[in-house]
Amino acid sequence: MNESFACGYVALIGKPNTGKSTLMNALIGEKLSITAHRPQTTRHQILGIKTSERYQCIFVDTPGIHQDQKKAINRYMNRAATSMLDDVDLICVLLDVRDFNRDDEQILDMVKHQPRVVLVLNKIDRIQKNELLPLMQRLGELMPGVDLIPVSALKQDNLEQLMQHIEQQLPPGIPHYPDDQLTDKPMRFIVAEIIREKLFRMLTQELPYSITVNVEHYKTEADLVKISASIWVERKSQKGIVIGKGGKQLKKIGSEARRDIERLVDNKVFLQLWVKVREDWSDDERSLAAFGYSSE
Ligand SMILES: Nc1nc2c(ncn2[C@@H]2O[C@H](COP(=O)(O)OP(=O)(O)OP(=O)(O)O)[C@@H](O)[C@H]2O)c(=O)[nH]1
Ligand SMILES: [Mg+2]
Repeated sequence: MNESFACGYVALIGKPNTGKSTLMNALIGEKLSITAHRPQTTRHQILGIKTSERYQCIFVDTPGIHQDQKKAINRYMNRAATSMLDDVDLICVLLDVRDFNRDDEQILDMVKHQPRVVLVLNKIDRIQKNELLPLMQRLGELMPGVDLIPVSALKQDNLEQLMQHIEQQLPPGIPHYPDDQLTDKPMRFIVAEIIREKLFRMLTQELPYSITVNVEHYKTEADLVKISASIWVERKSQKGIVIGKGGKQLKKIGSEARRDIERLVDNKVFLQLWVKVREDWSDDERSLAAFGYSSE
């Protein structure tokens, strides 16, 4: 390790659905954080660690910051999204170039006085170049002197430029994590998240927001990983919907999740899923703590 090595923390924050998790996965080159078309997919802080010969950059993916504070889980998510802002070396605020509004402005207000902020204008693949100018002008007025970097996380466009900018902001220091470690989360967590992603993508309307997943058993044998997980819903009626007619839906969720997990662990996986009910878990502090939503 040479003396000019840099190591630092970079927060990815923004409104729900702006592409924070997609960007982190693209920068790390591994799918660590789940993504979905709908908002409020990410629920916890998840570290993504990128180590090169010159630096270790520790990204913090966060839940989308939103105004809905009604339920305990929403309050938990907002805390997880903002609790580390004073401690990171750089804050990347993700904006969806097609959808800049009052909610983004509130987030910009929140970080205005932070010393190091960069605005990442994401999803440029969805607009024409000249459509970007008015937004860049507006952002220049709102955040004078702050760097703006247009990217497409999905198409991996302009990510090298973003990474160069980030590297310049990292303070000198020795690495905090071994150079082959990609995240702070254990495999059980990632597996539960993969299952939750399939539920998020397959179920309609509000149901995904009533679901959490818990991995109960995770055992690696010679040529097989045996996993058993519970899908927790809030009402009995929801249980039937998750399982589907003749168990068809649960089977599909299981086989899609299994395929992803097999790719991740590079081994055969035996995945058992159970659907269970815990009334109103998402608005109950004790249930939240039991399911791992405790203060970060
Ligand atoms: N067209 C396009 N879509 C993108 C881009 N980046 C992300 N998306 C899509 O936007 C949706 C949301 O992406 P996520 O990465 O889950 O967004 P997020 O900000 O992590 O969302 P929350 O965790 O809910 O706050 C997904 O459907 C992504 O595929 C992009 O550069 N271009
Ligand atoms: Mg996310």
